Amino acid sequence: MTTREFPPGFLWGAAAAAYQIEGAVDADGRTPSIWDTFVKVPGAILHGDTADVACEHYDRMPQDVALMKQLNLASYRFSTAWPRICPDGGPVNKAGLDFYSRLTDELLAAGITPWLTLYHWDLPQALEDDGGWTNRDTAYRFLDYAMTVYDALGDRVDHWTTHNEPWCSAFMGYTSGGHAPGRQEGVAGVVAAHHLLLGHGLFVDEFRRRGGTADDGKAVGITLNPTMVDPFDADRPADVDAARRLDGFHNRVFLDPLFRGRYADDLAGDTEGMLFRGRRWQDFVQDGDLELISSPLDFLGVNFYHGDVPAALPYDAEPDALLGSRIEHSPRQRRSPYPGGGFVFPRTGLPTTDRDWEIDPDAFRRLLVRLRDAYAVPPIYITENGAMADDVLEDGAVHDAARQQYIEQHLGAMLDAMAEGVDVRGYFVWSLMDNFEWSYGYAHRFGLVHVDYGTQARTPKDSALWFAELAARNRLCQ
Ligand code: IFM
Repeated sequence: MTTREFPPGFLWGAAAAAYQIEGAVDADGRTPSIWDTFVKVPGAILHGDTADVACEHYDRMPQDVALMKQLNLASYRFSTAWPRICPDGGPVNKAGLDFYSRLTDELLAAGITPWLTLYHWDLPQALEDDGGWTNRDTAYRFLDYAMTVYDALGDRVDHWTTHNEPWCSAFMGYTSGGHAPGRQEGVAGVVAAHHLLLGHGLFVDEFRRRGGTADDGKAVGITLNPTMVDPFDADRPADVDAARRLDGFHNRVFLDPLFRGRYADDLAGDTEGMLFRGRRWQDFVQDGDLELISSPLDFLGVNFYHGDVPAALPYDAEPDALLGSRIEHSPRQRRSPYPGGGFVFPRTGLPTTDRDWEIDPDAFRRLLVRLRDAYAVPPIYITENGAMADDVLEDGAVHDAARQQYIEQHLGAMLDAMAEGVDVRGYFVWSLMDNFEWSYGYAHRFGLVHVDYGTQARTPKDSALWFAELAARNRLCQ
């Protein structure tokens, strides 16, 4: 057995998101988000699941915080729900805001650092009706909402994240349509990405104006889901080009504006002739936007699950091997989220999780090194990492050794990157508990804690007990 130490003060946590756990979708003045609408679209969600009840966290919050304490979590990453706090994207709803104020107090009383994300995909439907993230005005509505939350909780919450995985909001939401709002409008995904980034920049600017600085103990950042891209066949130029395009529309479309203040030229080339409402996506970028978007950040949140190994079409493999993923999909998830599409993800032979996401911890190490080398990013927090598994609750226990192994392997890779000088300061498991996994509904379990959706009973899995010890000892024994 080898033992590896983490730096003193390394932050251990678990993450969840409002829509995935809260339920209570009509409570205390909340109005529908794009996901409340989307779950009702036939074929949008596997098995027709909805998040109307989810984990009932809205009503069970104090017990859930007690559970976090029991698991030795030093921090809890949660998101605030825009449609609860500003229903229909309008003025503040005190009852909705109070929930997050109580949650913050409960966490602080338990000695748990609140790590707040302002946007984890639940745009008020009323704003989508006005164009959603393809409408520039949504960025300004986001700022209004975000400042409402900051004014209410800024006295107690120090760590602020603008967006979670804006790639999903933009490209799954507006290009592939596999996520809410389900629009399949090609290059609209890039327009949405720009407006998401603009909303981020507007908040960071206002946060700093109000004195949010490290000297005041305040920190602001964004969470991305960058991927490590390798061509399926490095000797096949078309695959190398597929990898470049995927990297462009997954990673660089966010990293370049955030950390270099510009969009890379190849994005324009790859979208030549593609218009959204008669305009190129670049026409939506106004003077001053990139300065705002590239305001310095205190941290970068990184969510990582697997790398990506694209091959260009046409590809002479068996058709079944060309599917992007082998797991059961909802019917709407077949379209490429990348403008122009044209590539696929054949099997690479790597081991997979129960639901077939490839396991490649070294891709995680290489990604972290790349972020440091190519973008000189601020300190990194791993804000999500974890594995879905077909867990079975038996005699009051869930023996999820594969999840523990997945996390151990990724922590090992993260420590390797840290040994190469990458500044990683914390790690949050996705997820605290099983929850509503978007288009997959309840078919995918990611939690450290098992949720029985019939009774709402919570049972810490073996991985939770192991993680609690790891967090307490601040050391990995493998
Ligand atoms: O459940 C999601 C989360 O909301 C965002 N990141 C990926 C997770 C697992 O798919």
